[in-house]
Amino acid sequence: MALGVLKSYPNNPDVAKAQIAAAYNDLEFDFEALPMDQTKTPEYLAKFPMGKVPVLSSPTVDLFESSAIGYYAASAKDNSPLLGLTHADKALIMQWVMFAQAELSNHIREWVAPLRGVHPYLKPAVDTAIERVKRALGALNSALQTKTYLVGESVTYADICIVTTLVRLYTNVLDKPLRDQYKNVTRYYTTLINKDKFKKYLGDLPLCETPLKYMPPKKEKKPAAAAEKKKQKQKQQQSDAPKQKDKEEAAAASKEEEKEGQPKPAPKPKSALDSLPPSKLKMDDWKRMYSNNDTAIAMPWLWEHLDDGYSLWRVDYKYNDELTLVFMSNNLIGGFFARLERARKYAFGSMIVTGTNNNNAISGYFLIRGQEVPEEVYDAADFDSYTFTKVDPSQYDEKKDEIFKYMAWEVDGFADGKIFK
Ligand SMILES: N[C@@H](CCC(=O)N[C@@H](CS)C(=O)NCC(=O)O)C(=O)O
Repeated sequence: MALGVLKSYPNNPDVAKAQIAAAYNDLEFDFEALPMDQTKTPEYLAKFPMGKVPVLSSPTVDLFESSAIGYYAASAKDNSPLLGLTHADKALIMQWVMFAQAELSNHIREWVAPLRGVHPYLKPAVDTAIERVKRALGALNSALQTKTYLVGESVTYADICIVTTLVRLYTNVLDKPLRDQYKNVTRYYTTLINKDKFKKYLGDLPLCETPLKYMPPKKEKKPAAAAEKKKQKQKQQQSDAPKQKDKEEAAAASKEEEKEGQPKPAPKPKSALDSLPPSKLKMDDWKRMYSNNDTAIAMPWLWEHLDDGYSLWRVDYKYNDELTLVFMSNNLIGGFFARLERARKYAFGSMIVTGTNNNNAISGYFLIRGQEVPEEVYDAADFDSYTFTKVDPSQYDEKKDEIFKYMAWEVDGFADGKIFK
């Protein structure tokens, strides 16, 4: 019988922590994917006052904090070797569990989350987090000099906590040169993630090739002539177009979510969108047309080729009141786009920030294959933070001018923007 229901967004390595611990004791959890907006409801907060994930719901106990949930599984069997058999080993395991949380997990989040656009980027804070993670990795590297496992001669809860905590680091930011500085940790991590019970819940984890990087915001634009705006747009396109880097970052970010955690997903079925009747509009052609031509040339091409194989959507951020600095708002768009990687073949979007620091809004337009918002889009973790309003074809004429302005970044109050292509 399952120990209870773990709730989180899918592929969270903190969920895998509990699942792996359970597996070593021949136990298991059920899992329920939980949209993040449901973590702030009064009912959820009454049980889980931090409003975070993962959590455990069970008839016996409701728990938050992933290490406590993992401990619940590790201790569910009397004298489980996962928790050590001597007093000294029990204390050593506790030492590494605390170390994983306080010296690694928190600082890894402070390093990675801003690069993924999930938290605002503040350089001194990120630099401090990097130094703290490096200090902890140095300590871990020394401890692993002569050891396969942290405590004793087999996997304990200490290893489960440390390895699942390292996932965000090794998949997002620890590229080869950095990995080589912590060779013992890297050997340890790669050995353990390849063990059956780890692999079952973490999936095949790629080692980071191109680390996530912060893309500095462009200077805030003074309202300028159309030519000036066009120049800025082209600059953005160039940084989007060599775009390999951007894509790799987005892929790395989405890989984190796709590869981390959960029973290894079956290979993704082909998108349902591939079975739609053909359209005379080919997404790749449109992206090329948009990238290589003035918007004044690209848009008539779009209207000419647009048919019911595609739909247009006005997109508005739901929480504009909470936005602060323009560059942070633009980073939010970047984070959203990173999580839309699966939709790249089927969607194109121009999202912009209008307004000024502490008084701005995010909005845009998306062109999407098919007539509905597809799974590839609504599955993105922060989809729920945006309202997607379909532009009915009967409104195309009246909306043409507005859509043009969004594509050309000529909207009044334009401050910054990003193109999803
Ligand atoms: N120390 C906590 C960290 C949990 C945590 O920060 N979860 C993030 C997702 S990875 C979250 O729910 N964030 C939402 C929020 O901060 O409101 C644990 O190990 O469970």
